[in-house]
Amino acid sequence: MSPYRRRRTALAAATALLLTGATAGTAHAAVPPDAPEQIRNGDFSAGTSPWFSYGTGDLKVVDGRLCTTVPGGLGNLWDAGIGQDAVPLIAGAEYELSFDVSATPGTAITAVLQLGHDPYTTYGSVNATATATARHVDTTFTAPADDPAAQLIFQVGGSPQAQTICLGNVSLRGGEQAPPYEPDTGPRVRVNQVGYLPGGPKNATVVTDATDPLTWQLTSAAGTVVASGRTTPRGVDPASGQNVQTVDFSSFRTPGTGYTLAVDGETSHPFDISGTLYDRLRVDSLQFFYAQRSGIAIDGNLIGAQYARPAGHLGVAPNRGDTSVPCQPGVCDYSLDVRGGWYDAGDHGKYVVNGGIATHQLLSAFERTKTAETAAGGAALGDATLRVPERGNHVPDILDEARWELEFLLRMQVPAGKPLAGMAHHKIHDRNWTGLPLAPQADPEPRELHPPSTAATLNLAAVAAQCARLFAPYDAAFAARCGTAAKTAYAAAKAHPTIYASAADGNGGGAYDDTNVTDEFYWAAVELWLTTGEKAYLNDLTASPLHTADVFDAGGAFGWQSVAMLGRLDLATVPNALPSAELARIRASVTTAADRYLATLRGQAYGLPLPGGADAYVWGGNSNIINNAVVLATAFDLTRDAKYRDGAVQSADYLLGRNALNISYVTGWGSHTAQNQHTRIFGHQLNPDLPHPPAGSLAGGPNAALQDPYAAGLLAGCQPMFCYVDDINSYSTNEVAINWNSALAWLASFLADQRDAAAVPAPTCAVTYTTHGSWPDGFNTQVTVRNTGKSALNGWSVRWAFAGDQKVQSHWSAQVSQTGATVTATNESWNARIAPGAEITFGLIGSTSGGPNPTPTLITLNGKSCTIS
Ligand code: 9MR
Ligand code: 9MR
Repeated sequence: MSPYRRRRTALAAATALLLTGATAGTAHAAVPPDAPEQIRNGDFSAGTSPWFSYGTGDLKVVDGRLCTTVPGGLGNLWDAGIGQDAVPLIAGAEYELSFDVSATPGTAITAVLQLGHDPYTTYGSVNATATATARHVDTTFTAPADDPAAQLIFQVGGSPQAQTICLGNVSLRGGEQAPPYEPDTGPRVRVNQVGYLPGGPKNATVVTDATDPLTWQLTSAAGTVVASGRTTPRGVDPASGQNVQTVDFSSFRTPGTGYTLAVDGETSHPFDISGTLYDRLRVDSLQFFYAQRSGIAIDGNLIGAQYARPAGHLGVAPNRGDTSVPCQPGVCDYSLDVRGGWYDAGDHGKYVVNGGIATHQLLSAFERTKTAETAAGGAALGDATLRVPERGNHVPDILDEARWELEFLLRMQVPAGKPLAGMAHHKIHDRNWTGLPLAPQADPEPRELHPPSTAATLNLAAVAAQCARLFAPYDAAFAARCGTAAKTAYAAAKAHPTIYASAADGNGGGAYDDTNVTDEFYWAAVELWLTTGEKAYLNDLTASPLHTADVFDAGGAFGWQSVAMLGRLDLATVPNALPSAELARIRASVTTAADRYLATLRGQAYGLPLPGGADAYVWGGNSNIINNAVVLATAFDLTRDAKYRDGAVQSADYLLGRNALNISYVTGWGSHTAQNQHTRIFGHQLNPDLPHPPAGSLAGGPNAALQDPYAAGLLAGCQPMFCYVDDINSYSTNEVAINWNSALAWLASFLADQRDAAAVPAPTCAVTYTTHGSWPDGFNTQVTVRNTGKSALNGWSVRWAFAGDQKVQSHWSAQVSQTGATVTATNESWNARIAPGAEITFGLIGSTSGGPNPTPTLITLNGKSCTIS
């Protein structure tokens, strides 16, 4: 049932609460003239925000009044509305609601103060007849309940004729001035509440008035002081506005649980020192995607009974279903089966650009196992590592999860023979915004395809190209389907290079608008070239102005609107045939950016790779911080320089508690964690029968722009790092989203791979990998491994991963096996020993269906990376 439709029953039941119910009452004496105003921007001097509407045309401010159009014949008053959320009401207090209203040609309206979600209980209401001449309406009522976030709705949908409705001077006076909000920030000593890696950086921040160094003490769970030292005064931190000092206890390396740090009479939350800290975070952050799946029943046996639910949007009433979705009126004349995929965030929309970058990050976390020493072999991301239905199918589970979205992305492509064939529809979502909470299978809204866009098309091309190379060893048919879709999409985008998603198309779902697709063109060309090796894509990527530009932004390395860095990072890491000087330049651009993020991190007293200004704290900003850490991590993978690893590791401290609010933004990870994220599915805060978001769900994080009414009302004037509230009403600071959890999953996987974060040894082997001959469906490769260390090896195992579908057919002078793309060559008994300075050689014949066959960027000897020439 529509959440708005339910109001009728609630309204009828609550008529007794109406004190005047008249079209125009007089102010009740109980509301004093100086009673506080509870409506924000009731005179519309600040534009339309935070007002919203449903079932109407766009909201516009005209001569100081908020106006919109309403179609005729909707049938019910509540079929269209204009309102504001997060209006605080106090039980027993008197309120005076007043406003001016006009309607042309004229209609009855109702103003309702109500619970903002199911069952939409009415607290007070007034009916009025609106005509072309504005009239003043005024009524008083006593609030029957406490509600810190009630909803004021003008129901305007009842007229047989279309109307133009305008509201002016909307006011609700009464109750109390909301006391200034004081978040509970716990102890003033701020640590990573999960812990620290034994060999990694260990930093904390202390909020204190003291300006001289203080003594710190690290205490074990047994109560013994195990280390102590002096703090470093840091002055006033711009991001938090706090006077702070920092603690560096990196030199303490003893693993253990339940450590605490005491400074200035305050004791931190407890934490561990361990090399296995992040193993489960890698799994939890990936498991989030299964919980967000659309079009499949969620199995409680896999992730807990409280998360079990029927399949969403398969067309079972009350769902309209994603199995045959028409376009918005006038956009196309066909319907598509766009079932599956992941729900984007707290809403039930599915958006190609955001789905694409999230999928890319999962695929990249997997691809990293082919190119990064600490991930090599990929056992931790293999089959049966996640609790997904595809577990045990001999395909790495992270690829199975990515495929759930890939299949959806492919369905969003315009079919051959239709206008704009090969392009991708930008998004599919509800016609109108729904209320919270709402299980996917209970969503009654019509679903609509929105117009194709160049951005979505190129995003699909990029991710499908990456799909083609990564799935090649596991499912050749699916890889081929991805490859074809990628090429078709890219060609369609070149034919239609400027079709942009509209910023105004944001009713019922996010707009995800973007009017610069130069970066999408670059990223897609890179992925297509890496996969196919075809010259045309190389020409396009090298001709892009972004190929030589600095693509790493200080505030956030990448997001759905800016994707050039995704191409840059893949060119830097995925094996390819760029000339070596060109490749060196590309890789240097990554380390140069990483150096900048390190400088930023060192300048921040809370130690995060994000500048301290309000403009850096944006919607979903936690993902920007993580994506900057991903650049640091990639710089480490490329260089083995521990300073970059330390930067990436330290970035996690901020997310897990070392921040002004002393909160971990990852549910279930720390002593005090976010758990009331904005999500229609996991709405425990609104309905105790529902679960909180599952462990491993990342909150969007502090957003200084306060773009939702609840945060705007509660946090006005906040210092950037304080602009967050763990409340389900605050979608602009506290939503979950697939593109945020994908960043967390990539970083968590990197962190888990660092184990103890011990010193990085210099390579003790040198490899020459020479492909002597290639023919259309095969090649001949010889590998020579030299022991450049000081001790002899007795037995060896050499490992690398092919870039695509290459398969070993025969081999000599080694035992060679292959799992997926990963090749393992072990010694024969006669060549087991490699003396210092000596070398061994082995060789193989491989098969391939074509495509590039580059020298791997990572070859390990007994798990340690070798220099490659
Ligand atoms: O709930 C929605 C959330 O998921 C989105 O991130 C957000 C911005 O696009 O808008 C939604 O919030 C709506 C809220 O649930 C009800 N009032 C209207 C809001 C949209 O304007
Ligand atoms: O993450 C998106 C953020 O960058 C935008 O500023 C914001 C407003 O357009 O929208 C965010 O994305 C939301 C989307 O519009 C609707 N689904 C929920 C997304 C996360 O809040």
